[in-house]
Amino acid sequence: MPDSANLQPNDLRAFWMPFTANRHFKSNPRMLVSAKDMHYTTVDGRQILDGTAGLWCVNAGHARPKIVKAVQDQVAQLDYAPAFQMGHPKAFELANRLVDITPEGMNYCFYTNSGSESVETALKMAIAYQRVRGEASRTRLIGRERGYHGVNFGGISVGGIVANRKMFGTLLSGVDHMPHTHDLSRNAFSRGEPEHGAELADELERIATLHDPSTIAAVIVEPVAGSTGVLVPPKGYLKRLREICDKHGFLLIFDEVITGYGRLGTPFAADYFDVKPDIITTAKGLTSGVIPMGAVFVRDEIHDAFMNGPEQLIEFFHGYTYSGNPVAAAAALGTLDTYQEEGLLTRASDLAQYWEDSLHSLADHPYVIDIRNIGLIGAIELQPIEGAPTKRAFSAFLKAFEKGHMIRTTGDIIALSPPLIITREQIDELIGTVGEVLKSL
Ligand code: PXG
Repeated sequence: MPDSANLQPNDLRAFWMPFTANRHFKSNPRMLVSAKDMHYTTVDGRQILDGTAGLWCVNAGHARPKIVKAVQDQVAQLDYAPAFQMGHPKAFELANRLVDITPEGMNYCFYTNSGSESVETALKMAIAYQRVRGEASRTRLIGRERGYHGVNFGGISVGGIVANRKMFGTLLSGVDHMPHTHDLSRNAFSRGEPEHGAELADELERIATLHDPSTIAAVIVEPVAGSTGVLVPPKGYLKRLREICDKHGFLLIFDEVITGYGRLGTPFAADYFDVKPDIITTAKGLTSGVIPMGAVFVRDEIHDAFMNGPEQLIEFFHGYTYSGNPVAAAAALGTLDTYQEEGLLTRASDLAQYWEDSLHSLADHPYVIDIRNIGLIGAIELQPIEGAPTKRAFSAFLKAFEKGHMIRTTGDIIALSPPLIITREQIDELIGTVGEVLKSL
């Protein structure tokens, strides 16, 4: 245990915190100083049960020995190697290990450092691929309302969260959006995939007709939308999207930054829904959040289409200083070892029913207007306070933290996504606390 007294900073001014109510936080800071397995320790020595796997990333739990050791050894052995025109063994080893768990026929891996960068990479690959295969008129990108694809310009352009877009000008041109699938009037309190809404995929046909299919490069969706409050796709919806993309020659990109690496009880959501995308974007669980790293997986044909022209020429003008960074690659290898030794990539499927029953036991609690779940993800949607949207859920977040539990809120929705090592007793504890908090709102 670190000596917490020495860890409390005496001045919080200079750090402009991301996606945070800065003034509120700095007047009442919530400071974490260490973490182990399912728990954080706060600066004042309290234990906090992690109900959110950090920000949906600490899938293996905190400070897991294999990951810690892998990082420590690697930083001492090879701290950095240039990412362009040079290689180091772990980046190759990791790519091979990763493509062993990706859906069949997706045998290539491009490294990034975050989910946002994975998204930019995928969008650029999609447009460039259409061009190298002789379809240069296909430049449009189709996203979805309430989609979250990170915070860079491509990602916020295809994304559909108004607050993330409105301050930032005209964004990318040539983007359109399908409607979101959230429909409380028909689907409230669904367990798993909701019954109604597969027909919303047909909006892609309308968009295709409007712009002409020959102008569209790719469609990007989160198989399960996370950030915007856990929107589980209606039964048959993703299959229908796949069919329409096939019909018109659009690439289908699954943004699996949250769903990748076991969150649904399968390695990827593509496996869970049995729908094969052309490109998968990942980050977060790749290193269990320990070192920033992302990976984009592509179907073999996409990679192969770039591999022509003179051999000494760069095939794809894209990459990052830290693509495949040795310490990140080591962290990812340690993470994969941990996942594989402990069966974590499928563990959520064993817990899913228990998780679902536990969550839905809150259905009769005050202000609850919906509960939804899939794999080891859950959401509780609350009736907003009139004239003060988000306030009720934020107050739930603060109260849960006081009671030793980390939950996440977005709008008036509580989102839960614990590390995949959570026990049934810890699920009881987490849901029990959320129940108490709801009663105290
Ligand atoms: N795509 C998806 C689907 C995501 O969920 C990103 C891209 C961007 O990843 P980076 O690594 O650039 O942040 C994300 C990130 C939340 C929350 O509480 C969700 C994310 C990040 C932080 C908080 O819902 N998702």
